[in-house]
Amino acid sequence: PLDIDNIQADVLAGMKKNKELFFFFGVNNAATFKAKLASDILPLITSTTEILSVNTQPVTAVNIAFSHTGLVTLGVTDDLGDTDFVAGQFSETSTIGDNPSLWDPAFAGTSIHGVILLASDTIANINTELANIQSILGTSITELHRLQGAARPGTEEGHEHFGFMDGIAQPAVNRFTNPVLPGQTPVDAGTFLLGEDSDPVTTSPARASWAKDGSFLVFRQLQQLVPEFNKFLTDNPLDVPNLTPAQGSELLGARMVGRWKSGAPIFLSPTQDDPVLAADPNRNNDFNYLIASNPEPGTENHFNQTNCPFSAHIRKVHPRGDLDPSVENQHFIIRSSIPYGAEVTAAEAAASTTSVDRGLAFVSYQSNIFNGFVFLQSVWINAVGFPFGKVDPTVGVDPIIGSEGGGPKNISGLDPAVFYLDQTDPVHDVVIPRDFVVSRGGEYFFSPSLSGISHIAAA
Ligand code: N7H
Repeated sequence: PLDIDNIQADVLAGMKKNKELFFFFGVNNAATFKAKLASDILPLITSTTEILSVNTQPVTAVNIAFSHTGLVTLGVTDDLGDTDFVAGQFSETSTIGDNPSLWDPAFAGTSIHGVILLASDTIANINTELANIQSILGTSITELHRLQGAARPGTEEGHEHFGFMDGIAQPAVNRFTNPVLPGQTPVDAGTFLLGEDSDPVTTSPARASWAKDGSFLVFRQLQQLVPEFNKFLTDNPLDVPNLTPAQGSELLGARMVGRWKSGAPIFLSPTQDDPVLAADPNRNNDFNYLIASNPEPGTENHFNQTNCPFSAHIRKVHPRGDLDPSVENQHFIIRSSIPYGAEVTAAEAAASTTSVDRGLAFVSYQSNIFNGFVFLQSVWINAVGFPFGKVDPTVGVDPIIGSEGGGPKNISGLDPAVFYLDQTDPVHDVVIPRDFVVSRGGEYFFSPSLSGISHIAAA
């Protein structure tokens, strides 16, 4: 098995708490910071082993990760073998399709040196632990930004702000995930952890040896315009026989995501939600787009998107069977995101306009930032031709998170009616007038192993 005593909790297992704070800081005094890191912060860091058992979970779990400029500031100049990490996220806005003028100023540049992740059942617990950490580190750091994440209340727990169940599909990590659920792809640990089996970076630039069992953490503050998204669905119900307009709107949302709000995959339940399927971990992930289905067995892959549009969010980011597995399997990420911001107010709903900031504090882990986040965002999500080789060569960008500069985007395959009528004429796009997910920026971090943290402190 993997050395899970040494791997930070969030990487493979997630923090498993309903509240999580992201505290971004700059280092003012490297010597003091490193001394405190070794003596007082490292003992607070939660390992994977600790988070996995309720008996050993701390009241507030703590993880830490560093940006490239953070490591340099601390005197760590070893090569980690990742050019995106060295460049920083702000320098890649055009590659990943972000508008830098919409970024929070805290992320615009390379001044963030690190992030502390604090997770607990209550915000009060988090604030207590943060106060403790701030008093330990004193003036050796400055707060640059913070984002308070929280699971949504009541029956919306586990759902992101548009209303869809999140956190369902994750790759299975060899030598860690047990049991492997039906539909989960087993992936070697080196896809996520540096220096483990099948780590794609083996030759020059080589990884520094102390970086083994660390992982690159991609953070993104993704604002969601929920009342605007809801109005778009209400105004554009799919016109499908036997569905009311409200059901047509619900179907449009489900086809944009690829799952119903419950989490049931539309590929397996294409015309109506199936909460029983959604709640069954042995079935809710057990599908791929190669499996023949109606109306023409064997044609689902390239010609038929009756059950699931080629453009659906979960198909764009994980094209199960649309590509050769040897290609597909290089681009898995482990997601550890949490919603931020309050519920939609009555006034916002009435005006169909966002006035309170809310969205997703997106976190992904990968051993190579290009293969993971950057590839997904630039080669799949924002590429109108992906998945390639389909009957429609312009599938469109991802209708949930894809962007063509913020303005309207033409998405094909969302309306199933056109395929009932004439499968040779896929040119029946739904026009999405604007982005409902707006990036407010982010940064690339390295989440070291616990021994890696000791190495950094001693540098
Ligand atoms: Fe996505 N959403 O609510 O629509 N995502 N995502 N995501 N996402 C997934 O399977 C969502 C974002 C992936 O293996 C589900 O857990 C929203 C980024 C991947 O089947 C839902 C935002 C990236 C998967 C959402 C957002 C990804 C996935 C289904 C932003 C990568 C697994 C639930 C605000 C760059 C796919 C689940 C698979 C699933 C939503 C962002 C990637 C409901 C609202 C930026 C790999």
